[in-house]
Amino acid sequence: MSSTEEKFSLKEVLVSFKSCLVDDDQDIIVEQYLNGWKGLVRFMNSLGTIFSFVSKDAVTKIQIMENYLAGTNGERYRTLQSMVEHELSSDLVDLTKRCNNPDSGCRTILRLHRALRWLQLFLEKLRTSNEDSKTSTLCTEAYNDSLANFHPWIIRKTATVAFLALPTRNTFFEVMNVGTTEEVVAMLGESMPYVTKVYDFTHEIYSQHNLLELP
Ligand code: 1PX
Repeated sequence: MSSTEEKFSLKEVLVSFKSCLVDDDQDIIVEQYLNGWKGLVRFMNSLGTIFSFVSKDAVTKIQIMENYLAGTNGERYRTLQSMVEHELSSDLVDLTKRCNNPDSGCRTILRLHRALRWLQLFLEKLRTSNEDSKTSTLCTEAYNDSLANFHPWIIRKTATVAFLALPTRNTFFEVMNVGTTEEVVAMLGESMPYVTKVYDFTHEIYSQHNLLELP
């Protein structure tokens, strides 16, 4: 394990979502948002290969966005607001059916945005759980209340089976690399509001532009 991996703590990842909010919390820097996601993927990978099908999809979506950022219109993708304005005004978003622009930035961020809701629900359940709580149950409940509503049967089935292999609550807390259970609970209480702010802001922008159901 390299020294950076040893230092890896979930707190830093969650707090990194704070740094993506700018302009009095009225915009999101896409690059920083993706950095938050990269940290989450690293954390998920440390839970074992069983979740590689999940992290692969997240990595693909991060990569799509990084390609936009590095492309000729990269500046237009610097923030969430500028991306939405650019793609909508240039007719770069498939609104009803995936055809001309199957991987628009708007639909790609929407997938990550929906997954962020799962994360919120799951971490809140972990925070308020007790020693006997089963992580697979907490994770399944969080999934059913969020992402599952957007996934076809086969993905729901695969995900629900994979959840059965989740480590115990104690192992989870250890992997977070934060300290004692009490410290983990405190850290989640302090850091999750940043994630919530990012989630709420994204949701508002997408709602304003009718982008919440992009195919
Ligand atoms: C202390 C916990 C921290 C753990 C951090 C874990 C970060 C989780 C990241 C989940 C990223 C999932 C992205 C999924 C995006 C998505 O919905 N993609 C689907 C739709 O995309 P498409 O391009 O086809 O419209 C895609 O079909 C997804 C395929 C993969 C399966 C997704 C299952 C999602 C389960 C989420 C729970 C992950 C559990 C990880 C264990 C902690």
